[in-house]
Amino acid sequence: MMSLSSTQAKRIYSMMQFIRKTEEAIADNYSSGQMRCPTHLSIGQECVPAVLSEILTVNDLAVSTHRAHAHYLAKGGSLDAMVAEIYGKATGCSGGRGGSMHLIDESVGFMGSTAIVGNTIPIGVGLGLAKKIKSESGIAVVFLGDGAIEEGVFYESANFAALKKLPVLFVCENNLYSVYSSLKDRQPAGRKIHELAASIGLWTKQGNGNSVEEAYDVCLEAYKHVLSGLGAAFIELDTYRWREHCGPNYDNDIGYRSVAEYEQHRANDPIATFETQLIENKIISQVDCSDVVDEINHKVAQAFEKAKAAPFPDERSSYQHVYAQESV
Ligand SMILES: Cc1ncc(C[n+]2csc(CCOP(=O)(O)OP(=O)(O)O)c2C)c(N)n1
Ligand SMILES: [Mg+2]
Repeated sequence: MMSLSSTQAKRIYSMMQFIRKTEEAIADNYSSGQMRCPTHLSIGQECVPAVLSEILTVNDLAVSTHRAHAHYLAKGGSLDAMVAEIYGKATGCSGGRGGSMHLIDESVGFMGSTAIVGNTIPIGVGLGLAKKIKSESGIAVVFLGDGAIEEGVFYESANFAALKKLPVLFVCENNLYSVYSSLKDRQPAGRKIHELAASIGLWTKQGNGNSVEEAYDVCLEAYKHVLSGLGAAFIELDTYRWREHCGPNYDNDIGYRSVAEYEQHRANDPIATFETQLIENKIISQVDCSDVVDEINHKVAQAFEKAKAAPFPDERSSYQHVYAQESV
């Protein structure tokens, strides 16, 4: 089956389920009011991060956006530290100060995510530049959405990465929306994001970001291109967010997208599609799938228990890690 071994296929399936079950647990627990930060869920968009988890190594670095849980987990970021961060606890990956949008786990090369759209794009390019200057192995991955293409900093960063042939891979998850604005209301009709990136001088490829098979091939080809020193690359992968832009609920009733459109994309569930494929090819059984999910749910439940029981940061530490402060 495809270019993946059975072991790789199983790992990608498990990663997709891991991301979804973690985010479903966030959604289920959110209404209790203990998570005091906004959360942007990637439910429905698990395929691209999961596929990249199979390709990237510890030598590779990654930065992400406001919708960062999936990227952080796929890079190997600590689940316990992420859940604790969302609960604002001292054991969180940003010490409880950042919340859902400020994830970091340097031990696995996940170098950060921020709330400002486009903000991490130049950071990722800088990480690539540093790798090149120091002749370090590995690449820098910049996760970005279709909305980030509308930020000026994307053009400066992409130009520099292309010009200097930096080991940078831009991974654009095109989910058709920036908050409540459809792509067709924001970018000229007929202009393709990957073609725009190609015109800047980046090596590009586009694919179905809900198909493991296709996304894997696109990501692997781009990864090999960048790793071999041929220069920066940009891949555009089509996907769709199921839940509201920010928060645990569904928002198909508020009118910015139709229920029919949602249902159509909902039917392309990357996990269900891949699961069926794996079962049909006898790579995994239905029982194996249930076992994988049970094990993940157990691990996720434990992370939530630990996060809820953890202490809040010491109040006196609130002046640490700030740019400016009054003398006290
Ligand atoms: C500079 C800046 N402008 C606007 C916002 C408000 N904002 C937060 S998320 C978002 C949507 C970005 O869309 P996209 O990059 O496609 O990511 P998606 O939410 O679809 O994953 C916007 C406009 C922001 N956080 N920062
Ligand atoms: Mg988007």
